[in-house]
Amino acid sequence: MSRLRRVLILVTTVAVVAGLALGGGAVWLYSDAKVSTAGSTSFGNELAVPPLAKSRVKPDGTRVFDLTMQSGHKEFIQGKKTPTWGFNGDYLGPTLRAARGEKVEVKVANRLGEASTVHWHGMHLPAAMDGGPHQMVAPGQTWTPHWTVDQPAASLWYHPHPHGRTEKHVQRGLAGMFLLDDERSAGLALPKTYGVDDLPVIVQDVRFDGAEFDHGHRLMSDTGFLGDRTMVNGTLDPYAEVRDERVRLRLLNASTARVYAFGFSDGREFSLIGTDGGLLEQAVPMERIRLSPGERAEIVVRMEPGEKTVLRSFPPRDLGEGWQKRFNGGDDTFDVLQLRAHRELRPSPQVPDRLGGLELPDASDAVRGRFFGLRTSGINGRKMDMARIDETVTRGETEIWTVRNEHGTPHNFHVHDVQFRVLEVDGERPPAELRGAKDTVFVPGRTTVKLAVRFDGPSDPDVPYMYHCHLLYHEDLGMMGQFVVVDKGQKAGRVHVPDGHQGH
Ligand SMILES: [Cu+2]
Repeated sequence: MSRLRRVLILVTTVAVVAGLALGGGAVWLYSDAKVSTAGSTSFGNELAVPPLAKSRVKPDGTRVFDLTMQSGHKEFIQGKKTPTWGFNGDYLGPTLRAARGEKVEVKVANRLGEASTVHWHGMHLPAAMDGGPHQMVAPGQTWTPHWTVDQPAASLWYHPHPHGRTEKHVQRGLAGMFLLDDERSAGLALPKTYGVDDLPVIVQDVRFDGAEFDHGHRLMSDTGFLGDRTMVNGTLDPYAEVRDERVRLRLLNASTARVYAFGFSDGREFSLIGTDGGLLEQAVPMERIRLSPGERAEIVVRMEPGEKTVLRSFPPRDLGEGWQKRFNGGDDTFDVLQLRAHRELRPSPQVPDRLGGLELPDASDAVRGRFFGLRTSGINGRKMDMARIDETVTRGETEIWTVRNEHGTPHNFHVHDVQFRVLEVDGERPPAELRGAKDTVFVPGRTTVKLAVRFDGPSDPDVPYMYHCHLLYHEDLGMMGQFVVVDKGQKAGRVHVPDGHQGH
């Protein structure tokens, strides 16, 4: 054999072996990326229900809550103590509850080793009370925002919002629900006994490495952290006992990157009664509801005496094709929560068909349009800058916001201070699940959504609100912008950037 021929054989052999190894690795990565806990979940733990937060009422009628951010340990898995963060406890926080028209005040104390914030997701309030990255609470300090609740009954939530570190702070356990009530919701024949036939369902995906959380991002995923199992209200393998014919589930996707498509293992229908910002005009029968990070849905499900069913997340649509879909969780299935009905169930009234009117802006009133182009690298080609005001909005004017996902990576879009109306998804009337009040909307790759938004004030030219992708890894990378609400004819002011945030 000539020397050249020997070299050629050697080179070819090396190339084939390397190719096989790479191919094998790719096949392994691909098949390892698919996760399913369907049918293999033990449901051995009774669902924890976050306690209702205690409050006191000051002489002027203000309802006062206390929230303390603290570190701790929680035994998610028997015999293993996981280091965690929580509000007033080891993991997650109590459920705050207030009625429309009430003045509220929250004393937010930080007993962590680092600064954080608490943002009231979905709440209409002054910018200085919003808890965004400009309202940092230093370790040892207390921040006391106050506002008047002035929006319909809804399932809102609270979580930290420090620029660049939100993903970590939420994953460690800082999140809780904030329920709002009003006269209309109180008068409707809906399940409404908290913790009995009206359950908060805070869904998070997690991965454990021994006793510790493993928050590492998987190779190939461009959306952020994806866990290999789910928990509800901090309970792994949860079941809930049901003693009523109908149970209301307030679903919150509190995961940092995972999109869920909730339904039931036996395919039963449920009634969708509410979205992010409150009740729909009419209950809608459905079999699946898709929620991206930060979104909520209120559903009512009917149970027969003695039966069991499982709230399951099925593979969600629109997470890309092929590899991208696989690595973004588009093939994943989770058994989320088992419902166990007692042999005897208390009768529940039928879900009313009409739930009431929406308080949302109409496209016909719009006086201006704005465009938001989404890419992981930034919104409208710019990374978040805490010193830059990106948009100046006039108080009380309806606008149409066109949000376009300009590439293939899934994103969503959250706007602070308001509930908006989704007008269109790729030029079509939105599906029923997007026809209610929304503050966060899923924007799949190369998709355009149009929103009607209106900011009713108060104005504050110096303190911005945020709009951003609520996939927290993307938000932390800089997929966020700032807007101020001004009175007609007023100009945006100068943003004061808090210590420790210069350079972001
Ligand atoms: Cu994103």
